[in-house]
Amino acid sequence: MIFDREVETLPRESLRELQLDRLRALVAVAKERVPLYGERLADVEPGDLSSIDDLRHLPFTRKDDLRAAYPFGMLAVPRSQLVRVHASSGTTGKLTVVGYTRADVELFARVNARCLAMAGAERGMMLHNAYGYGLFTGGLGIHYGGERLGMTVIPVSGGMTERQLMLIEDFRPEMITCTPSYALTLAQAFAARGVAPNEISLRYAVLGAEPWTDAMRDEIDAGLGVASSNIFGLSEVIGPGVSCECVEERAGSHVNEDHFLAEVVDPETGEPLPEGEDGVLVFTTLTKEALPLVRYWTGDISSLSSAPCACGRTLLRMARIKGRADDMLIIRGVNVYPTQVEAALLQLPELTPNYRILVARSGTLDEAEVEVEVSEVFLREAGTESLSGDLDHVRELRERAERRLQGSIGCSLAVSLRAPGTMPRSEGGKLQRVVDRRALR
Ligand code: DLL
Repeated sequence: MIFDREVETLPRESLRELQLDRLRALVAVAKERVPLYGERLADVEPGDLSSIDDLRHLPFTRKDDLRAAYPFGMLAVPRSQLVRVHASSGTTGKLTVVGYTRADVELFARVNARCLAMAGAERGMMLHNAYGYGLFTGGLGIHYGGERLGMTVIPVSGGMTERQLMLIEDFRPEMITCTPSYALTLAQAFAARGVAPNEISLRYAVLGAEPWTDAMRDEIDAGLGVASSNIFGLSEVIGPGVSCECVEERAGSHVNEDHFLAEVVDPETGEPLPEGEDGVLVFTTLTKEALPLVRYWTGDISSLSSAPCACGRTLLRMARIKGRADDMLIIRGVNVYPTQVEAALLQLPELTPNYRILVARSGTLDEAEVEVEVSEVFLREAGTESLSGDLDHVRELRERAERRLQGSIGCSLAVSLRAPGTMPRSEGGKLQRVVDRRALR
């Protein structure tokens, strides 16, 4: 089902015209109402923008700009006009604060209704929403989207896994929304209870808020008996609802481009990159009232494609996020993203998606070790509980995993095999895949 059929299937030329009109209006409002933009856009007149490509001449906005204006200095409306505030925690210090007017909350609901529909939702279906409710945008963003679409939304929030299973078994929802790492936790908990995937009522899952791979998707789909779609978003731009995969192709997420203008730029030079090339995602909010952002530098690495899609939408698709520019490890000169490690490990059926990467520094070089749980089947077939490196089959698997990583990433990472159930699991939120010990030195 297409929620906003007309605009989601607009010919791309008409979409660009709509975007240009909205961009001009955005520049006018931002200059007038936000001191930072008053300065930075002083030389830009809305009428100077003759095509959407002129966007490339506008300055970027960065997370530090929002931090410097903490908490409400970037608002384009008086604080009293906000009906809601969300915030996201970064790795350091203060929160990034985002405000919503009544119209922004309606927009937030609408783009999430679109995303849920892209992923297979229909009016009347039941949605088990296990994203966290609170300052995090996931819970409330998806919640309003589900209601807007006409679903029955169960606001479970994250955590308390046993209760989640009970509610899913008793209420029989068709769709679940949560982080991919938590979907895996739930799948494993069902398996531990002896519930088979075809006994679980769920048919669709809408997963995001952290990087994941197609290999991880296969595990989740098999474990819960669902077709899962990737949903993307970030608090600064609105929260979830920026883009989502359609269930027809599940190959890249359609960006709600009439509201969020997407670019991919070179991380070093900031120059826009052609379709298909990896770079930093940059978003311009075209219709947001409270916190309009011009060319917001997300730090996320992806690429764009305007190839036609089986679902009929003309909205651009963005590739899975490889990682954040800040998550990129440089190991002996090679750039490595955690998702590449995940994809390589999951090519071996003896390994599971329960892994983490420990990074340390020796001298000026990053050293990384990958800890990964082996499967129950591997242990059972080996006939021993031990993962001692002295055992031939254990050493063989470890070396095979190291060769696989070397082959697909191009640098050597040490692998440590762990017993099933010993690695940290998602308790409901985002899972930290990289443990960085470099800062400790
Ligand atoms: O994570 C919003 C969200 C909620 C998205 C629920 C999807 C579902 P923040 O907490 O501000 O907002 O974190 C935003 O999370 O810049 C990416 O680095 C990462 N991220 C979000 N979705 C994905 C995804 C929410 N599908 C940051 N794949 C973003 C990879 C994602 N990374």
